[in-house]
Amino acid sequence: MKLLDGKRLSGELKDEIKIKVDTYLSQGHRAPKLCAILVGENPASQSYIRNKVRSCDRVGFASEVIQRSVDVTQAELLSLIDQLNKDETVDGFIVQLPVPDHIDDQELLLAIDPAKDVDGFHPYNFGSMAQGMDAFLPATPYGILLMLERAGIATSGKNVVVIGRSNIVGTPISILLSRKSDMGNATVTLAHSRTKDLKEICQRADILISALGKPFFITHDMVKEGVVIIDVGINRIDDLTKKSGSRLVGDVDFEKVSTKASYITPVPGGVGPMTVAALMMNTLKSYQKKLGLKDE
Ligand code: L34
Repeated sequence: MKLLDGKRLSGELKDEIKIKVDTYLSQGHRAPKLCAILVGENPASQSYIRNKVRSCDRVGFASEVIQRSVDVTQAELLSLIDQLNKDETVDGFIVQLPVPDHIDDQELLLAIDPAKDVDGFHPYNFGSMAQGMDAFLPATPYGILLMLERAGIATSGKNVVVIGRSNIVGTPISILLSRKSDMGNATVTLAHSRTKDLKEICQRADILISALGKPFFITHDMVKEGVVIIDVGINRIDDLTKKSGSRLVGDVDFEKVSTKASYITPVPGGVGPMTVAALMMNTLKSYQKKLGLKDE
């Protein structure tokens, strides 16, 4: 079994980005800038945003987190988005999800200028992605592709099973892996809460991608020998042996499943850090486009 070390791989990607940024700075260009809108006090979101800011610092990007309280109005957020769309110094921005129930997140996504939509959530980018045109790819799927590519895991002709059909992970990764492209050409099955015979379907997977959010859902008996496991789940469970009283686990029963897997991602330290690195890649791409710079 080989560990797909997202922490290490994302570090390598960020080193590569930093070298490019340093080159642009030495040529007299300004630094790339990423902004994030964070609503409320969701501890998981706060932790993800902290990791994004830290990564910006590491690669030499400017960053700004714009925080609003949980009772912010839709109109205030729309006006904030309008401001960021117009701000020439901002290359890309995101609205960290989830937002509170009284906020219509779809309306917010539609208001983001697609050229600054480094999350790739705007229908313009999503549609471009689906048709194989140039687009910002959503960060988690993009991070997974980069991880497979860097680990030398081919996808062509493979049976891929994706569990979960969210707009930000399951649906886009299933599209990307089935497209006629370098990291595509797979035969993809998209399973979800209404899927019948999930166990049999998973047993056929050469690559199993779980984006479900249920701890220990993928068990030893559901996978075949040699499977590649990509665990997108991030679940906090009680653990009284820890100082904090809890720990993070994925969707996969790591200990038992890893004995059968050829490759497996850990949680934490797997897909999460790759998501952040992919966001850095998209921000660099937006910056290069805006300034008309070549990819050095
Ligand atoms: N708009 N909302 C928007 N864009 C995104 O790309 C996200 N996502 C998902 C949730 N909402 C979003 C993220 O940023 C998930 N996600 C994300 C980002 C980073 C990490 C996990 C999920 C991450 O860094 N995970 C660490 C552990 C972090 C911790 O300790 O809490 C890891 O090693 O997995």
